[in-house]
Amino acid sequence: VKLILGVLAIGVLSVLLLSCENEQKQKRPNILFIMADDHTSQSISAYGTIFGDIFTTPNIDRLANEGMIFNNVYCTNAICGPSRATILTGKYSHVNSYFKNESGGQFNEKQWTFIKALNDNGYQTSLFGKWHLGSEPVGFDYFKYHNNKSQQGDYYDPLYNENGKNVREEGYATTLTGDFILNWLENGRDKDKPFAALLHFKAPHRPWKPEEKYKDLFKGIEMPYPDNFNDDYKGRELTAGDTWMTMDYFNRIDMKVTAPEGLEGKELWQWKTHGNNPDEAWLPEGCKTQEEARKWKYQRYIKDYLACVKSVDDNVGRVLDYLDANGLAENTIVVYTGDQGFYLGEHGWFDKRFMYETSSKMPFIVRYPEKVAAKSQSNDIITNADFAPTLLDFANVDVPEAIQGRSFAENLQGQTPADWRKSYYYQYYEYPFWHHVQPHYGVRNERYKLIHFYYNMDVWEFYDLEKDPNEMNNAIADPAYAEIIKEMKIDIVNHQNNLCIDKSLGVMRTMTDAELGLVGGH
Ligand code: SGN
Ligand code: CA
Repeated sequence: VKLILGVLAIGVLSVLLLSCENEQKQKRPNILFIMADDHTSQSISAYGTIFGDIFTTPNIDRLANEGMIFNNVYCTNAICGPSRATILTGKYSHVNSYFKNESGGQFNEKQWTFIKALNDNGYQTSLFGKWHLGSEPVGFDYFKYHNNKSQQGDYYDPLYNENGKNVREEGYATTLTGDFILNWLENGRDKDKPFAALLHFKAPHRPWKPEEKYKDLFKGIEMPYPDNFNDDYKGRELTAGDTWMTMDYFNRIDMKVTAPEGLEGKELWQWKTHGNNPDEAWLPEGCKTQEEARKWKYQRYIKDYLACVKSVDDNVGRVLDYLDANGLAENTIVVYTGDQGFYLGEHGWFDKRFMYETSSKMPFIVRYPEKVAAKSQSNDIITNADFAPTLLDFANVDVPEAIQGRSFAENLQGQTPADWRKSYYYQYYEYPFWHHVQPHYGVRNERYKLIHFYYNMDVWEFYDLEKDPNEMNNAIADPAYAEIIKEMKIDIVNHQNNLCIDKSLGVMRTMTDAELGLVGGH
């Protein structure tokens, strides 16, 4: 009898334990990671924009109202593929090996990613929209990604790869991507398991084609210009002053005007130049001077860009409504971000790449009602390498040691750890295409930024962000900052050592002791 009772007791206990474990697993949060390509915080009303009531993002703002908005989340290499690779792996470009966006480049899909880890630990995983890593996605139960034009895709009637098969869909990419995820949430997934979905909109990437219904959204309005639209690049002639991303570099496809003679109907890559050589910069109809042309181009650009964002915002709204209607809002971590920042006319530019604030800063908003306070804010310095460990932390999945990022789960709950980082390291490699931005590395701390442009030049820049938030005044030679600069050079080396940057890779030049201020008369 004792034996029978004993066996029974063990049986009951294990059933109890099992159901407890199941409950634990059931309780694990869903993850909805929304990322829009090139979507920058100057076009999200929750961050404050120069557009006032002319343009708002009510649905993205809703996430900020109900969650935490971040003011200092940085991309460690501000360009598409590398940012995505860092987000997936929690590692810098030189470790995950995806430095550049080069067409034909391929992400090493054999390596660890947080999606694989979630999938291995019972999560239903999916990807919708832009992948852009050259490889086929691994670790997803379901995927449907843009699969033409080096995986950049099209705005209209896009070609997708759906679980390994190419399909062309009719319609507008942003709305289709919204349809795909709604369909998967409702019919595609195993509802007994938690989900982790990557919703990666192609918009608002170049060539900024708005949805039909938003084509005339800003008709007759003169959009405001950013303060430093007319930057003269003084003190930054070789770096900011020598790019291919000023208004002059918009081509006719970007501006939706007729192609140059003989090239009608051809794809952009078949045109003579991708942008326009500014010496040959074309004048839009009605413009008499290059000055007028720059403003005309900005107007067309900003209107199309914001119209593209409008569709993204609408589709974020559709998905949030679905979560509400299905009782999923409380237990779902919703992240909203862009793969880097982007210039909306600041410094006279479009595109990204620089370590300057506008391009290295990512919009980042998290809603997770169970753990994150509504209307909260964070100024902590966080990087895109930190996303993976944070999401795993909330999902109760082990974070491998090789991860370079750090979980900010506590920061999200309003408790910044005492030893949280005070600065972060950045490095950009792709040159000269597409936009002729010199390779550079640097550190940014709570107030200052030090950058070294190193590849075929040796130029240092230093900014006091409190006094000069727009980074117009390169204060590298200002004796008032000499001591700080010296300390920050040492900080660069410390970061490089911690991050295992192998200087023999030839991706960067080693600083001499003299440059570091460790010897000589500095
Ligand atoms: C394309 C664009 C560039 C852009 C890169 C990278 N040219 O090459 O302007 O910088 O993508 O963008 S285009 O005229 O072909 O659109 S990224 O978001 O993929 O990094
Ligand atoms: Ca991008």
